[in-house]
Amino acid sequence: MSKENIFVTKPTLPPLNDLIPYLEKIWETRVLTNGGEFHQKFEAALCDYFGVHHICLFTNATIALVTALQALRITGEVITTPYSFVATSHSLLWNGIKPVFVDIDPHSLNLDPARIESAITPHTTAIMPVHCYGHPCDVNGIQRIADNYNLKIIYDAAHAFGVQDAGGSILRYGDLSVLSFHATKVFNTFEGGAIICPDEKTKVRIDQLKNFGHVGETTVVAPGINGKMSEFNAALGLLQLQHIDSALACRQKIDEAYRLKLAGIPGISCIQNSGECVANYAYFPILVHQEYSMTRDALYALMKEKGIHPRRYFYPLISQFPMYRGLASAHPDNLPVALEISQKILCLPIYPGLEMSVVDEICQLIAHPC
Ligand code: T4K
Repeated sequence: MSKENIFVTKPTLPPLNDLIPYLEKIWETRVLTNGGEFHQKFEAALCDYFGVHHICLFTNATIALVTALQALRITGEVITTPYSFVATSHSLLWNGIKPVFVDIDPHSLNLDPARIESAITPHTTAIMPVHCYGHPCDVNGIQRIADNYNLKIIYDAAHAFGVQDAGGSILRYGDLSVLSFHATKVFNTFEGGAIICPDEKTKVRIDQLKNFGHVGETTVVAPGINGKMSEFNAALGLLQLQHIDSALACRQKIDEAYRLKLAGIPGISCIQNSGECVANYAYFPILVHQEYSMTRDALYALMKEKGIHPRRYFYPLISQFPMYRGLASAHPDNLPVALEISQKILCLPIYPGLEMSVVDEICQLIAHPC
């Protein structure tokens, strides 16, 4: 086995020397935050990269989700997936909104549109789906339901940097989409996030909300929060953008190698990428079925023993955490697919720089665990 520990991910960083001129500028101008030059340039560069018109940068995706809900004045109940990182639903609780969990599709692992309608009540105001692992949701199916019931859609697109369909970035769907630039994501600014929004008016409102609700020096128009991205994070983002395409290409090679080497192992299956989309290979999830020679958790423990640290994203389900499990929609009978997947899932290491020899060792270990 590899001599060093191998984690589920390892952040991509630009050459340190390339950062120095940016730091020099920050030291020279003493503009550290509150929408300085790098902040503005990074917003513009991201708009260009995604082919969208309006982006609001944030400190992280969680605060961005909380603010997105405020921006659209969402209240009551919101339909969402239990199969995600807990931040998705926490953003609802922070706004006093009741999450209503709906089961996922067994192939995409995203919110199943066929199950949404029966969860709608007179209190439902929005849907918050997640493009899980960067695999696009059934955006058209979800939009049809939202249109029929006059619901807003906020996509948790934390995993979806760079994912495209035939028409361009999938971030253009819904009313708002929220990205994460956390260290563990395909694109990182250490911490960071963004909201993609459809028009200038919404951008102005979100920018006010992430700045305490301030407009000018003496006016406060809303009970906002501090969600502003600093100049350091924005400068890093500008630099990271220069390397993102090669990082995605590296990830694709690792994804392809895993698929090839894991094919045919009894009891192991890979989650398929959507053939119609440009993927970002953010995660490499496999399912460990009953026919495999040991349980998912035994394989997980064995790999850790050997210095390989996969993760069980997303186990347990959000709906199983104490602050959610009392909800009627959190009952296991309501979420059989999500429950089964969460018990079988294992996300293998994937990141630029992961040696092919290590990918090979990981696959050998999975093929011959005993
Ligand atoms: N929505 C969704 C669907 C999300 O997945 C997330 C976050 C959010 C919303 C909220 O986004 P942010 O507010 O964070 O922007 C991680 C991340 O902390 C979290 O951002 C992410 N999803 C979630 C899926 O994973 P942990 O607790 O698993 O991270 P941690 O610290 O165990 O890191 C995993 C591995 O990555 C480590 O074993 C080693 C490596 N690592 C990690 C960090 C932080 C590094 O090598 N360097 C690092 O600095 O939650």
